[in-house]
Amino acid sequence: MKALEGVKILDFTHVQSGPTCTQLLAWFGADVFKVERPGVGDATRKQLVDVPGADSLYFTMLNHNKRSIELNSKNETGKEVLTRLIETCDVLVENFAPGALDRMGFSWERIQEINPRLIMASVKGFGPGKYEDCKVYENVAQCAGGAASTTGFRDGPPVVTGAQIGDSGTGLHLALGIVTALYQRERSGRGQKVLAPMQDGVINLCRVKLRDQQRLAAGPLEEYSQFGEGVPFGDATPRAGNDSGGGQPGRILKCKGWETDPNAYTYFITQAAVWEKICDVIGEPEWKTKEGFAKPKERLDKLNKIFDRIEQWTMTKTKFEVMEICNPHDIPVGPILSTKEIMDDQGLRETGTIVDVEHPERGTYVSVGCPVKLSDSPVEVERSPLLGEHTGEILRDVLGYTGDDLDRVVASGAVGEPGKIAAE
Ligand code: CAO
Repeated sequence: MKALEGVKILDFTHVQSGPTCTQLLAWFGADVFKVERPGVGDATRKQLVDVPGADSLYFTMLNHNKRSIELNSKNETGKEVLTRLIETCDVLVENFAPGALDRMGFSWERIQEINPRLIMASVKGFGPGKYEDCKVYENVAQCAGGAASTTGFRDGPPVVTGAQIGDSGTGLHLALGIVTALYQRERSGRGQKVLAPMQDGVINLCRVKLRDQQRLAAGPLEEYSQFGEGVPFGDATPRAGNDSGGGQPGRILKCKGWETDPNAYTYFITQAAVWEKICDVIGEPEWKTKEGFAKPKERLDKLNKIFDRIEQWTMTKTKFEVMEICNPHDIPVGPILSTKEIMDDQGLRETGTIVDVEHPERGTYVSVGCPVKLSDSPVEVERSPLLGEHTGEILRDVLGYTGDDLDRVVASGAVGEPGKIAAE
């Protein structure tokens, strides 16, 4: 049995943020019906194409374990089918531009009339306010949520991060909102609206940077390198380069081979609890007792000197050797892994975080499996659906269309090419 078995999701999502949310729910056992425009589908199917004619990795890696139904929600018969989906499902998830559902004729009020138990979950770029009507993509959210202004080096421009905190991060937030609303519905019997604005999701992930914003009032942020460099702080949290975001100073340091390998680096944290072991490992045993080095606070204005010395040592080792030497001493370090190294990692394959998936158009591709492991709800990663692959199945088995009624809906053109459905 899967955790969300029996939960039916009307998946009206596209691109990245919404699909990551419904993919997680599918992995936890929900039955996810991805509603796509006939003949077109989710725009990502044909974006960043690497195998001509096949669904892109952009699409396949975000839409596992779902069923696809083609449906024109602006056509009268299409609206009828959509109404039946709303009646049948527990959750509607959407990330259209603001107002798109209303323009289709499915306002929250109308949805509640159709099914008062339905939970309607939305990703939008911004919450209510002056930007609520704006369309938003990943990097806009990173910029508006405080990530870009706090990422990068002080003497360079703001930088966006490769981790898709605006899209996939918001998808995660939304998934939590949905399961919470499902839990509340157990007791209230009512659905509710769940909204996850991308700006808010990024702000939530930048919580520690807003912590630092307020700490500025009490003086310089001593764990930032610029403190030791004597560079004054301005009125907002600055970019911290690779400084640690917490109370234990850390840096990215060069390792053996850095001259030719762009990822021959390690993260190295000078955790106070293991300072003495660090001193021994790098060959500076006198720093254990030396004034100005022995106590954590004394070290804060010397971080450049300390990390330069540690780097002299890390540069004599590969990033994996640093890990092997430091781990037995409980010194927190981590190799900078390339995407290639991650995809080849045997351990990640054994846990199902990196998986091989078979696809009829693409052959085998590598994907990222479910990152959250439930001991009583195992996940099998299934390939993403082809466009409209399950239209007939969903109309018949989920929505109960049969005989002339089914023929009428199919002939209307609202659910894709009639020939395609008859052939199923
Ligand atoms: N049948 C008929 N019409 C459909 C349909 C279907 N099955 N599915 C979608 N449409 C229509 C929508 O109703 C909309 O029509 P209107 O403009 O007449 O209302 C139209 O397709 C386009 O939808 P959209 O505006 O959502 O899509 P877009 O490509 O123009 O914008 C995006 C994309 C992501 C910028 C926008 O959807 C958005 O801001 N979403 C919210 C924030 C978000 O999730 N962003 C992250 C995206 S991932 O980086």
